Amino acid sequence: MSSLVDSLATLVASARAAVAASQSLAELEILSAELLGKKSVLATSQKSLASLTPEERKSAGASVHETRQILESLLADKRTALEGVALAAKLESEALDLGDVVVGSVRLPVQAGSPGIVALTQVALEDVFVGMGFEVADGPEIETDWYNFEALNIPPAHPARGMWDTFYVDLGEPETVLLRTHTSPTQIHLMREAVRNNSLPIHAVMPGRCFRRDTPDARHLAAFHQIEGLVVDEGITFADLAGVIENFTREYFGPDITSRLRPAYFPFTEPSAEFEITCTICRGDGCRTCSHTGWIELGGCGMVDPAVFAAVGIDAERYSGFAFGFGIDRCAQMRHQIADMRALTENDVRFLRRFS
Ligand code: FA5
Repeated sequence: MSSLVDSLATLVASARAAVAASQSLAELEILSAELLGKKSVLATSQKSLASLTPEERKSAGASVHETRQILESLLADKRTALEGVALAAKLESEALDLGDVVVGSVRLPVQAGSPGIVALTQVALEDVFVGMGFEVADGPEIETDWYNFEALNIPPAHPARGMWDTFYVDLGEPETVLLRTHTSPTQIHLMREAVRNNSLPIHAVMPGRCFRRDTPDARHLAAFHQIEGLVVDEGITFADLAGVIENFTREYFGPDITSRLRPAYFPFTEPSAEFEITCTICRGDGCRTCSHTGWIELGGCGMVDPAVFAAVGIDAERYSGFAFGFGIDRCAQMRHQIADMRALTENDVRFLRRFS
């Protein structure tokens, strides 16, 4: 009986060493058969239990059972480890070198992607405004009605809502959550934050994507981009706004492009103006892109309406400010003479290559 227990102890020690030394799953399977199979020391020990007295059989049987569990767990742990090694080796051997793609017998280098013209334009516009002392901020593309309209002095059912044909999101009460129709709600976020943090003045531009139920044509897309500008400080006047617009036009489009401000209406600015530049496609002669006017509207602007200051809790007696919002796609279109804006979304590589 004690010799059986001794031989089981020796078996566990030698099995531990053998399992640790096995290098592959195949080797481990052979070892497993040797340790647990019909002709194994363990099987022979099990058979020898029959010749023991019932008393001896009880304790020797427990030793045999315990030994089997130890061996099985040693083998299982090693199997898991070897499977991990085998998988890593397989993944490495099957890894594709994506640096090259083989087409027929010709090896073509993969073309690296590059930012599109709208993204490049956004960066160029940010650069111009950063050069003029503005910070860059952003805001959410999904807004509540309050941020997109109400806080901007456009209450429910106000006729000016017709200026922005809106995509609503199926969330909450009907028509309370929407895809922002312009970047102007970001003004509201910024002003509320400045009031909360007591961090006025504000000099910021806010680029981002906007959405309208507009039918795509030469100058419109349903998903497009704007860059919003907002300055709130003491003593800001319309002359500051006009100066920024003029400076921006010369910096971005060059000295030979003329701009003009024309009186306009926006509920959140008073007075308001529309900002137009000479159409760069026809140089002012009139063409399909500018609807034969010779001018292209880039955006709107004006002095922040006191009603907007009231909505965000800014003292309109102390502070004044101006805001503007331009189309980024429209700027790209004018700067690069893209006759039809829909080219920006069509992914025609001949067009994309012009800007890569
Ligand atoms: C606005 O969206 C105002 N929020 C601008 C503003 C900001 C005024 C701050 C005053 C103060 P408007 O709807 O005119 O205004 O759009 C401004 C510009 O966005 C347009 O001139 C045009 O350049 C661009 N834009 C508007 N709709 C589209 C469209 N569907 N596709 C491409 N560009 C568009």
